[in-house]
Amino acid sequence: MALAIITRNLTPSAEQLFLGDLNGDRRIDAADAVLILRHSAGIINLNESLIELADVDGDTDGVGPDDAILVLKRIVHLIDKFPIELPIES
Ligand SMILES: [Ca+2]
Ligand SMILES: [Ca+2]
Repeated sequence: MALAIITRNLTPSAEQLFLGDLNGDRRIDAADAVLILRHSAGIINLNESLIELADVDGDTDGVGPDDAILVLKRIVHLIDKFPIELPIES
């Protein structure tokens, strides 16, 4: 419960900075997409907090190739936000 509150209080810019950044260099680049692909292929296992950063499509189905594609799209500026960052439509 406490963790959920802390997460909600993060500023949008702080969330944006770290979502998709798996190797912790504070940049979203191809190295991060490769980590997502390696994880989804079972070559490496990301830990729980990295999985949270990697699951950028917002469907909470875990980390898969779709998440890697979104990271790549963001690198080339096809998108400027991940689906998980967009407001939920009501
Ligand atoms: Ca990175
Ligand atoms: Ca996902």
